[in-house]
Amino acid sequence: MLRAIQKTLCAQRKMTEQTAAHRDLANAIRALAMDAVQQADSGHPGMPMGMADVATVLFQKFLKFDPSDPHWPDRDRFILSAGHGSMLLYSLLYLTGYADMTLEELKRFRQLGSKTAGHPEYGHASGIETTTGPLGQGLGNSVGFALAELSLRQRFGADVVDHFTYVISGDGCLMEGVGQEAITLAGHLGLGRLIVLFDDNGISIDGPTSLSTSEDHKKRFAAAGWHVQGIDGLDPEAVTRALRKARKVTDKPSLIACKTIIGYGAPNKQGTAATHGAALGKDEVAAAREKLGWPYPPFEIPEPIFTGWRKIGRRGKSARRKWAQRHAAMAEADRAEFDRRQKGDIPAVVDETIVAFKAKVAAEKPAWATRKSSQEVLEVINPVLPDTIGGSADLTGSNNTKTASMKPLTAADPAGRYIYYGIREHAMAAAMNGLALHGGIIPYGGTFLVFTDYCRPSIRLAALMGIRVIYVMTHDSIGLGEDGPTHQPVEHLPALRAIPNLQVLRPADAIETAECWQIALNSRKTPSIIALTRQNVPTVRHAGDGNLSALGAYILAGEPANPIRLIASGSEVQLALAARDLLAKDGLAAAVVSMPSWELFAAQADTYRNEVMGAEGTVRVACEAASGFGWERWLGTKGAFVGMKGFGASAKAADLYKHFSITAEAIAEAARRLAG
Ligand SMILES: Cc1ncc(C[n+]2csc(CCOP(=O)(O)OP(=O)(O)O)c2C)c(N)n1
Repeated sequence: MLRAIQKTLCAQRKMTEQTAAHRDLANAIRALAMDAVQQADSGHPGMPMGMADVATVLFQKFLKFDPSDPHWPDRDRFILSAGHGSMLLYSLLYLTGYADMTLEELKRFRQLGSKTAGHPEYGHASGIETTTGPLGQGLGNSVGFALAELSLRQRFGADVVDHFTYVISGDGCLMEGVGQEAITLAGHLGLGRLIVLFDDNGISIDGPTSLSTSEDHKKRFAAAGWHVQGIDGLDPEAVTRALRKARKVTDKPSLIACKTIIGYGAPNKQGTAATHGAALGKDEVAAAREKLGWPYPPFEIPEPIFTGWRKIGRRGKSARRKWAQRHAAMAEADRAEFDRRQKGDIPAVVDETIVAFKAKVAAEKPAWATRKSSQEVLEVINPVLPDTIGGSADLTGSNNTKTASMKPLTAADPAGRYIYYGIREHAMAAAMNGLALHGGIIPYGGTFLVFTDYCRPSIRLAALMGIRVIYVMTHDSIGLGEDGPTHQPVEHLPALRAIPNLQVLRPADAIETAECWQIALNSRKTPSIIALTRQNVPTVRHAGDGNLSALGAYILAGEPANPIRLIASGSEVQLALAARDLLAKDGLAAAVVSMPSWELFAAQADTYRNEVMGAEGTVRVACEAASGFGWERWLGTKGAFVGMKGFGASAKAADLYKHFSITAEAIAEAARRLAG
């Protein structure tokens, strides 16, 4: 009897100690978050304070990571989709011992040049797996991370690929449309290694979420095929139990809705939107210290608590060492392939394949639509580049993104390399970011160029992060014809060209299409849009000159000495060539410039650009079946643009080109006028 009582008392004491230890660890996050936001006088303390318990349990007991090797390929991925709570991530990185996340960096939160930007930025500090802040993006990325893990595990085996993707998401991520797309896609694909921890605090910026939503998130996730739990997110035991359970569910992604209190610990403001996005204020910070039992000065983590966190940071070391042994024990060829894919190197055979393809089409001169050319290129690339995972947002037959040997990638067949993204353009683009960020995968995916609008927030983030994602955007102008103005992109090329570090590639024929694929595959730090026609176009190029598209623009016909330049991209290059013939009849010598990429041309030396465009004062007529916005950059003082001035119309492509005066005659006429 006595022994039983003693045992119970001992267990209770242990529990109390554990609870106290946990509280200290979690409070360290809370304190750092409120101190950094207070010091910066801007930022979001509420979310880190509310989710500190959840994050502590995750890092202490579950997350597989090693700060001494932040890029260890088999680490679990932690995605802070609620990016405004960046101090949660920065605190965790500092406390667990990531070398580049110092206390100094926390003190410089949100300042110029610090690693602690307002929202986590990929590449700024190790441990930041993706850039988040635009709500819903991280959740979308996480689908790609989980898919990459699934695909690579299938290829290389669970000995070297065996990890989870954990996400912290707030109400905002779940309200966003991209969130819903991501949820249903993940549920459909049965991504069992994806676990979302929902910060269910019922607060956003305007106030209680009841102001704007009354939906039952748990039921929504369940309806999408997720495993769903609801817990008290301030109770570490409940968090532990839920995570344990979620990890056991292998055929469904998991949602753990964690009831929390935003700004937990700030006695007068917790539970209100006042803690969401502003410093708590000196008095409230002091009161929170009191309430939390945290008597230490700002940014000071007392030794035992700091040591406790660093111990958590060392937890993954032995797992990583064991992984390194298994990696070393792989068959040599497999290991070399695994390492190559992790590095993102392209095998030499890919370039050789593209060169051979160009020679073949140069001889055959097919009149393919460039979307068809793109498919033909992919037919030869995909078999020699296992890194690619293709897909389309329900336009597979139109985007020509699926090649003969590709099978669908599903939970039942993870060896597949093609993703049917469904009509979820935004989640497709967000998932592609995750696939690229994970490493080992080169994602490409298609929709109509006009629907880049539906992908744009993720495209922008791919450009900001500097990652290799390839968008196969077909039906790239009024040339798509009868579907009409809703489907005809007009302002899209200029709008995409306005995104920094995005490569917009618009090839003229099969040879340029192959070159654009070569450029995109070799651009490790730049996403690429390949804009492709629905309609057939003639082969206008000969092969054998290397990758001329990589110059951005080049003289396709004529001489640098010619006094007139006719500049065009994609399907309008053939019009420029025809206009050149018309001008020749009048005794006017014009050079045709094919310009598949502004960005690449802008990067060339002045001398080359002057040679291609002619000296200042050269007559330049540009033609593109799109808005002319921005073309003035290339036209100089004697220039004209032939293109679209408004929306398109529903008709046959040939009729539309005539109707909108995008013709060889119009180009020739503009040149004559300027030359005369
Ligand atoms: C796409 C997008 N829209 C708007 C914002 C601005 N914003 C930042 S946080 C936030 C509210 C988020 O609420 P919730 O996810 O519940 O976070 P919490 O208030 O719990 O921290 C908004 C609207 C944003 N970051 N991204």
